[in-house]
Amino acid sequence: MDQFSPDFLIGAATAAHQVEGNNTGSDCWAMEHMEHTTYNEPSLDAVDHYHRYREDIRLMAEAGLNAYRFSTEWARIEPEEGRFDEAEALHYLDVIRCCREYGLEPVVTLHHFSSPKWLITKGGWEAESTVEDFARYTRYIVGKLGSELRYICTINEANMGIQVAAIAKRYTLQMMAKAARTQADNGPGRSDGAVQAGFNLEKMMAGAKGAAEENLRVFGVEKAENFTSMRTLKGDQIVCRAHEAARAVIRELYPAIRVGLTLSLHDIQAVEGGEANAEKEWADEFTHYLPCIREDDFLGVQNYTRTLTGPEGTLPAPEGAELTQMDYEFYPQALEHVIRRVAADFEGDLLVTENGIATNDDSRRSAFISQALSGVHSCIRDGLPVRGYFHWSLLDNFEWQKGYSMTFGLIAVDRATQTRYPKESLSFLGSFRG
Ligand code: GCO
Repeated sequence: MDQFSPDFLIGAATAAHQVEGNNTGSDCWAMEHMEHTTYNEPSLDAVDHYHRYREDIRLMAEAGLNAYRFSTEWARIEPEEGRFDEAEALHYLDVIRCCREYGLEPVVTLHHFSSPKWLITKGGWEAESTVEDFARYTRYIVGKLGSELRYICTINEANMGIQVAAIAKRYTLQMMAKAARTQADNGPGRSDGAVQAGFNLEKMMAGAKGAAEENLRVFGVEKAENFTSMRTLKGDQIVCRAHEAARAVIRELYPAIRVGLTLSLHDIQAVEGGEANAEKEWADEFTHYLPCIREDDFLGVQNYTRTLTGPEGTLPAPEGAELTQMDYEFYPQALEHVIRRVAADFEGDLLVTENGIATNDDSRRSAFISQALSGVHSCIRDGLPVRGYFHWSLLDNFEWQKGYSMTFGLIAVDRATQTRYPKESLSFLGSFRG
């Protein structure tokens, strides 16, 4: 097996809302508890990483990992607009120090999908004021943590809202075609399989009307513009400007910190006649972000599978393909393809900030890791600037609207007792460290 050089970051990733538990001031928590919820279940205590981070970091270190990507939770740090909770900021300082104690490089993400509830009341990710609000939160939290950090991801999957909008549009067209034919030939389950995150798009579409009234009660607005809502082009620019504003703040405070954002990137492959569609999809997903990320130090690449694109758009996985719990095709080669593709246009460093598989069969996870990492090796041999690989995810956790049924973790958790059970894939991943 090929090991990486000692300075290559090899680690696991989590997001605060998915693992910490009791993120009560966030929009996700509110949505999980609504009558018109699109969540299969609420996150509740999650896997109590908020209290058990020390054990989780120790397990990573024991398995040989040398890096940990996690996120700070805006809703905890700024529970009311303009009021910061220092104890919460210091909590993350403890997590960072714990990483250092165990020899892990902390890579911090400032925003990973969940937002404070108050931000949504102000118009969320479609509101101009969010640029300023995100910059203010960045100034506060980076002011507290920055002296201990070398890497910051500002925003996770900046392109998620645009992907959700594209899939929702596809879904609507499918439903219209279905109504016309009264018989569908391509079920909607395929559509949400393509988003690279656990959302119930069917439910999101169907519940929109009933939700408006409840949104008004819960958020004070009819339409909650969460980070993972369908984004308009104007909203997309707000996300980019929020990133740029945060980057400027970080550079002002700690110029040595390496800054980037992360993008959800599919290995988009055209089948005959699908070339133009595939190009357009790639432009929406990646190329149109180039002006926003050009001055970044690195790009966080997040990939889970490939998509096949034909003349009519996205196609289902090939007949007989192995599917993961998320209904994605098992296709670890996708990572190498995506890295090569982004490296052709983006000049900074690349960090694989997410790559993984939801499965009950841990031997398939190890097989996935082995193939994905051999692709990373081949990119490095060709001189591409890949500096790290973070597997999604450290723990079986709360897969957003899909709840706890999706098992992405290198560590299983019995949520009744919160006991951790490292899987073999955890030490397998660690064995690649140089
Ligand atoms: C994502 C999210 C993760 C998901 C993961 C698996 O960035 O989409 O970062 O929160 O859990 O992608 O679907």
